[in-house]
Amino acid sequence: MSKSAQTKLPNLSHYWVPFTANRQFKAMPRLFKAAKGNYYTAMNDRQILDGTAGLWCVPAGHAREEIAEAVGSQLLTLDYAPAFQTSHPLAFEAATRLAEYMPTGLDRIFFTNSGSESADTALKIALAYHRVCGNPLRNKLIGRERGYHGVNFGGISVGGIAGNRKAFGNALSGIDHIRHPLDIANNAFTHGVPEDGGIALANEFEQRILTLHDPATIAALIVEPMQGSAGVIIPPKNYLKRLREICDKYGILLIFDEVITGFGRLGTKWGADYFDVIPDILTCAKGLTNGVVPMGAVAVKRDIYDAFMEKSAAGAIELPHGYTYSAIPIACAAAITTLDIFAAENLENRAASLSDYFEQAAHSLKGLPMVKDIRNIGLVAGIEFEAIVGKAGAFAFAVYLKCYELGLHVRFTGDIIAISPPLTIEQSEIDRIFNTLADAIKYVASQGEAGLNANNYLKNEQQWAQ
Ligand code: PXG
Repeated sequence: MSKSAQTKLPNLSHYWVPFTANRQFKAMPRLFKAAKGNYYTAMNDRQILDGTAGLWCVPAGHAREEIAEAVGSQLLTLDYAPAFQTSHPLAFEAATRLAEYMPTGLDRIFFTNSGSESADTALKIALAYHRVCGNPLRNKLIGRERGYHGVNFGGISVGGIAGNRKAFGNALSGIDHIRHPLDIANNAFTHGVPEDGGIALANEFEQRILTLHDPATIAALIVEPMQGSAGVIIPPKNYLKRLREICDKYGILLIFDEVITGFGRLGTKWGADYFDVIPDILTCAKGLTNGVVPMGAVAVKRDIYDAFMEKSAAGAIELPHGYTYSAIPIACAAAITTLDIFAAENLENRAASLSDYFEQAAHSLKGLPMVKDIRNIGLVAGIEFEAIVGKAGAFAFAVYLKCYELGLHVRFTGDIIAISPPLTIEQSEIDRIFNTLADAIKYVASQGEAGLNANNYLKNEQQWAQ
């Protein structure tokens, strides 16, 4: 590579990179300077195939001109309007459009700026709903092991990833968790949704609330229809349906966190559509603006909104909650344009029609060294590796680095690689993703101990960093 192809690295000292080993990262910085379609451009002008749609947030592909134009012209038309006590037309239009995109009945929309804020907003709405309905003692929240609901205190409290919780004290009280549905012993290498075990697993929720709590003290259960961050955990058939029945039986609100499963990722608009289960509250973010402007949303059933309107004192603020940047004009412009793109390009159907091909390609990795399980749904795949004692996550991290060297961006979490390309991906690019991944797995496995040493990868990046 010629020196001239390199763009000068910025000063790396000041920026504290989120969810990243900063010392390690700054020793081999992986910076993108441009993106278009399904590709990133790295600092040395290398094209890197985006196997993860950013962080699951760019379903329509990068640098969509329609969105850029809508956001740019909105900035020069109305840059900001105070979000409390005043508003602007696009906020209502965005809410109307999103309500139309939601599963039936979820047509009252609260805007936030992220998935984390959506999760905390949903939990607060659930608590406040029971209070406004005269049931203030219904105030416990139930999450799930390995659940991810963002990084705010509500989200990490109901979340179930120890690594995201342990450094931050006790978080909220009045929380419990149900089991996660991953069962590698019985379901390894299942294509799509596992057939068995769903009802029994969901019944444990009922058992837990009956045994340990009074169900009348539970405000809400929050789950991701498919657990993304913790490594692509796909619930067995009928599991979510049974959770819905139990919630109905006991008057518990069911919240679906669809930050990852929304906007076509499973080949349907929502996970709710895929699993044919409608929650009381649904949270989203990411794909809502195709990842370009921070925005999240919480959709609630009309009954829930109406309860606040009917039961709050006249003139009172029914929900004392909101953000300076709730429904800012550029986010609304981006969301409306993203929904236009979904409608025009039928991206959910595109994902659905590619999902069989994607499934075959993902499962072609079976039999490679270290591969312990492969899971897939829609345009999502998780490849789980055998754990190496004392070196948790090292193999997946090395595979991630090798893929990056080979021109492919993947995500790693623990011993798992997650693939979730833009829904605009082509079949030939799906081939490339899994062929590259296969090459990377074989390479890392062939190197023994040295293969696990991150310093043996990305020599160019290491050189730039010096
Ligand atoms: N809920 C769910 C289900 C999520 O997946 C959040 C909430 C939080 O969203 P914000 O916008 O606050 O980050 C998420 C975010 C990964 C990965 O690679 C996943 C997320 C974020 C970053 C990386 O698995 N999920």
